[in-house]
Amino acid sequence: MKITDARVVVSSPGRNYVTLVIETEDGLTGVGDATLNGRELAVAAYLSEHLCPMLIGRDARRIEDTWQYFYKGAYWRRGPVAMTAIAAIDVALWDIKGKAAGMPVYELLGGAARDGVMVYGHASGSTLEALSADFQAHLDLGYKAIRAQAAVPGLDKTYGIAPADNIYEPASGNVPQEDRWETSAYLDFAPAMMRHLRDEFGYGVHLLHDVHHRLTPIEAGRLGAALEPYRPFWMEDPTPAEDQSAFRLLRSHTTTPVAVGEVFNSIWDCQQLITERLIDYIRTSVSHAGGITHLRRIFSLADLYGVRSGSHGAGDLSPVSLAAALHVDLSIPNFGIQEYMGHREPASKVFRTSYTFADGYMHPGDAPGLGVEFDEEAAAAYPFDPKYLPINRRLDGSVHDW
Ligand code: EZ4
Ligand code: CO
Repeated sequence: MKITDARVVVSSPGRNYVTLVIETEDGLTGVGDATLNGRELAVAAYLSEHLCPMLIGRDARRIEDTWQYFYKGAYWRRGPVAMTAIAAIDVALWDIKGKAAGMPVYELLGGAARDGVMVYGHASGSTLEALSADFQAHLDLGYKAIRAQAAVPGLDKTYGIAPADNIYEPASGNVPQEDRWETSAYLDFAPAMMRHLRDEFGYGVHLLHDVHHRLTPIEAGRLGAALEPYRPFWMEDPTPAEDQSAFRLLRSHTTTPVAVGEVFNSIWDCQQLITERLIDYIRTSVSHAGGITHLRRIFSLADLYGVRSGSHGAGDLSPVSLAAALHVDLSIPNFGIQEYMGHREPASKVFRTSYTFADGYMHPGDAPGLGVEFDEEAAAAYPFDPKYLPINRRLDGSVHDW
């Protein structure tokens, strides 16, 4: 089953997506997501200039061999650009394998290990009242788990807050917007926000919160301890995870569960976090951590240490990524939760999906392969529109983690 074509399509149906399309001599087509928010064209060039020409003539059935060929074969290893490119190829080959077998990808991964995939949605607000209204709207939709973010009083702009008329989108402007940050205001506000939600909605819904890498390890320990009465499902990215051993300090101060890893791209980025049981959920995604093949390896390691999956699923990962994630989520033993933000229109005109949402759970559907049809003609109507993640500065003007 020789690969006859591999091409990259960069489009912006609601936001920028990089989509890899692979075709075989038997007329099968597979798609992969190669989107890296704010660095889209780097991955597009890595693929179209270097990897796509090497794919032509390769056997599409040899997924593991192809993964090793591009990972070890590059000599230069890891990194978000390379691993996102390899991920797109890997996911497209799983799509092709599913279509060739006439089975949904999750069947090839061992079959369904659960009936549905619990997802969490995003509730946010520029005031606590607005947050409550959005939280209630998510409960009305059936969500069993909800991430809560609210604007920190005294700061102009806080990450994670959706505009009133649309879903959250962290990228904007053809140069990055700049935000301001003040840790002490946040540390006082976040527990009050969580208390507000528990007072209003009780404890029958899973409550999540994203710290977005903004605290030092000891500040994160303080926050985790302060949140304990509100029993969060997790606190996400409490401190930057380049320094994996820093999580020992955090762990010694709180039992609040910790989720980390949306910026990771390989098993080596989380080896210590997992094997020392320094986290509870690993947030690596199928598109940024080397595809289905490598993500399963990470989740298998995590399973040995009681760590569950909690994959990143923001709107800057395309519907192809979400579908691939759902196939993995449905089939692994140590699934935890899946992030689900949905996608801005007109994404549904370009990506026709067969996954479903009902009562807080998703299912990838039973179409052969991933169950996503990518309409290249429709994509051509939405040209690339450069946008960047914000830069974050402290009140004294110094650059802080965003
Ligand atoms: O900021 O996906 O948990 N979700 C997040 C996201 C990330 C973006 C980065 O591209 O933190 O909103
Ligand atoms: Co996050």
